[in-house]
Amino acid sequence: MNNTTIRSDWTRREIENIYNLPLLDLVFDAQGGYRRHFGAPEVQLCQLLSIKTGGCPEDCAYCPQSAHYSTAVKREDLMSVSEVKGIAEQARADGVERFCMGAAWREVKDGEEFDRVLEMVRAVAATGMEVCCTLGMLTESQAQQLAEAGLTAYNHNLDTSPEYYGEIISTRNYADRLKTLGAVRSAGISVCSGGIIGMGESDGDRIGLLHQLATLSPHPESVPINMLVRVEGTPLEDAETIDPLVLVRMIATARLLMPASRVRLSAGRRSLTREAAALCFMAGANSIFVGEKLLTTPNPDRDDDYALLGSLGLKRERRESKASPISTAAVTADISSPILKLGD
Ligand code: SAM
Ligand code: DTB
Ligand code: SF4
Repeated sequence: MNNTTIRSDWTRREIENIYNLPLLDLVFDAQGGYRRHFGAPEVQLCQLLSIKTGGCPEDCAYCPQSAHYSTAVKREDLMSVSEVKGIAEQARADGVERFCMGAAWREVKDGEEFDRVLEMVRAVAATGMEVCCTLGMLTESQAQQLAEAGLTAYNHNLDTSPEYYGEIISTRNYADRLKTLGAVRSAGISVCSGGIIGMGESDGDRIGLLHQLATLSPHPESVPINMLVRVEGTPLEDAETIDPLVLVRMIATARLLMPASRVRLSAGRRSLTREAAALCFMAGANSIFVGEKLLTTPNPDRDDDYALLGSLGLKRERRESKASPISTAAVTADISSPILKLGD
């Protein structure tokens, strides 16, 4: 397979054929594709911060922050700019390259809170990290203001296939999501969009999600693949455990369909063994979230993550400029660098 061509005209059948390849063939092709586009494997370290937590009016069945469910998440108002700035500066010192702020909002509303978020974006951009936000639905004018404040990327996930979407969320539809992605794209902000596996969806739904993402033109620059974190009190608390090899298959297929995009091994890493995580990197994942928490749920220990990357000989990606998430200006640092506080 020639992975040097970037295509947005994938058919569902073509994607199905790739997804269903024997796993080792799939991973082998994906790793080859990765190396043709990116060269030696490197991993971008990102960190999440929930700047406004809980009480969300949406009913996303996976989400502990929805006001529709009774979970252990405590509601918290929008953080102050100075608090966010302090956390971002520490993340930068810990070797993080991209900082993503999430708010449990259905949509962004103009006013003091949005102005505060714009200030947060300026403060994080000043650290030299890429800045991402995930704030729910967005208008074109809000996207424009975020771009002017220095936002690198906006995360808004399609989550699953259009066919399965209604089983998971009833308070907004697929077209709303695509509209927000359009507003982000028009403002010149890079697009981060992916989904979740392990919500009871079929292989066909996973293929359907990949089809939606891979036929966006241009592709999202960043594609997070999350494995459901089952949270008590949500409708999906008892969802059946998904085989981590499905995650590997999903990542490898995404890598082949969208060869220049960053594929992010996102939520759910706490339920992966080191070996399964290694296979995800083999499959072409080139980013992880580090730090004690994702938004509200626990993430692997930072030192364990740095030790894992060290033991795999995987370098963290560093860039001179935060201008483009897939710039060739990426430079490589030795993962054993003391500034990363790596284990042995
Ligand atoms: N409210 C905004 C929105 O939905 O766009 C931003 C925050 S929302 C928590 C960001 C993404 O996190 C969701 O789109 C979903 O893909 C992911 N997510 C939320 N809860 C999750 C869970 N329990 N397991 C895995 N991913 C989850
Ligand atoms: C994404 O796709 N995954 C991240 C990020 N984008 C915002 C969020 C994962 C959230 C997991 C559940 C939680 O911690 O609340
Ligand atoms: Fe709200 Fe986002 Fe959670 Fe859905 S995923 S309930 S929109 S915070």
